[in-house]
This record gives sequence, structure tokens and C-alpha cells, in this order.
Amino acid sequence: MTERSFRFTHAVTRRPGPDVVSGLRAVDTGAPDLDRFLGHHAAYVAALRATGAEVVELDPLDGFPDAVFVEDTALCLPEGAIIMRPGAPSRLGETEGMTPVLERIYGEVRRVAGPGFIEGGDILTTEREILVGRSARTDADGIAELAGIVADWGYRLREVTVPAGVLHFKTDCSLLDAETILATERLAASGCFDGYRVIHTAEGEEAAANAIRFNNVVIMAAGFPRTREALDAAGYATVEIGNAEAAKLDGGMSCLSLRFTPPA
Ligand code: CIR
Repeated sequence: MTERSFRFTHAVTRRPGPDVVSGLRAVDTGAPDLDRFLGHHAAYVAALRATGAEVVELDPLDGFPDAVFVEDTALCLPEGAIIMRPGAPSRLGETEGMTPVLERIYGEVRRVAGPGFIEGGDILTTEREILVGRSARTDADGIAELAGIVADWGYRLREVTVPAGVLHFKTDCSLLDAETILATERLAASGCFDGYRVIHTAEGEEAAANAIRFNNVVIMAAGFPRTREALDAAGYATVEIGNAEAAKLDGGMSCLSLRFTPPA
């Protein structure tokens, strides 16, 4: 069994800028504090680097308050990168900032041209398949176009449904290893992870589900002690990063990076 769905040589991140205070949010719990966000972001980048990965840190993208959530702009696979087509109108233009970055690393990149929409937060790549959640941001046309784009690389795409009120598929789940998914009960109850081992987030700690397995560590948002305990007990090496500011914009650990190993 390969481990290419969670062992990576590279990551791309983008620092939040002053206009992050206007980022999209389902419920307004106040604007994120930029200095605090920058502190959490620096700790996140340091945690990625500590695993030996090369992290490309991009400058804030003026005029795009949600650009810190780079995950939504692309899907990066070992064979190539695909630029997404975000379903949030205010985020559509973020892809232009990401395209040259990925072209520098990968050479040519592919792109979802539309008319459909798809955001990276709805895509979970495992060793055996690519799961794509249909959500308020990702529609059937976007999923169909992505399926066509990755078909010649041998990938099987499986569409799953994101529960109402949940922003992205990966808001509620993460890959822990080739066989194991961390998920909320509400998402796993749909049966979408049948055939995988599932570790549930603790009750009341649903926001812990958006974590990342990155090389030897599982990077998770701070403040979810019972879920962390469950992961530690299952043998994962967990690292906690403050997420209070990103959480005000419905963002978490996966949203803050693109993680990949480009072709040699
Ligand atoms: C948005 O609503 O698009 C941002 N405020 C949060 C994006 C989070 N991204 C992700 O889960 N991949």
C-alpha cells in the first residue's frame, strides 16, 4: 500500500492580510483578529516545515478576504495539479493568484473550466479513490468535469453528499492514513466511509474533524481534548494549532494549505 495520500514533500500556504476581516462566514461571531491569525498561521507553517516539507508561503492576496484558505483553489495530485472553480463568487478570482505558483512547481496545470463549480475543501483524496462532496459550493457539473480531468491518471471519483449546513465535505472529515478517516458522527452516518476504519470526533467536538495528516503528524485545531486523546490512543502523533481566528470564517487545518508531492 502506498502512502501518497498523506506523505508530501511540499505545501503552499498564503498569509492572511488586513482584509481577512471581511471573509465569508455562515454565522457572524465577530471579525478575526489579524495579529492573532498571523501568529496561528506562523505556527501552522512551522508545523508543516517540522516534518521536512518545503513550504511555499505566499503573500496576502489583496481584494480576496478568503485567500488564506488556499485549499479551495486547487487539487494537487502526484500526476498534476488542477485549478478549481470556487462556487463562492467572491472567491472565483483567487485561482488566478494560484495558477502561476502551481505552474512553477508542476509545469503545466489543468483547470476546471466550468460551467460547474468545485472547491478543494469538498475533495478528500485517499489511497484508493477521490471522494467529492456535493455542497453549496460544489455542484454536479463541477464534479463531472473533475472526473473527466483525472480519468486518464487512473483516478476513480465518488460523489458523496455534504450534510445541510456544513460548508465543505472536509469540514467534517479528514484522512488519517490509508485506511482510516476522522469524521463527525453526522457525516459518517451517511455511510460514505463504509469500507474504511472511522474514528469519530468526540461529542461536542465536531469542529475537530477538519484536521490534516501531514507526513508523520496529525495537525489538529487546539481545544478538542477528547478527540485528541482518541487520536493519541490510536497511535497518531498529534500537533495542536490555534484556530480560533480561522474558525470565525469557517476555516480549519485543511483549508490553510495545499499539500502534495510534485513529479520528480
Ligand atoms: C469560505 O467560506 O469560503 C471561507 N470563509 C472558509 C473556507 C474554508 N475552506 C475549507 O474548508 N477548505
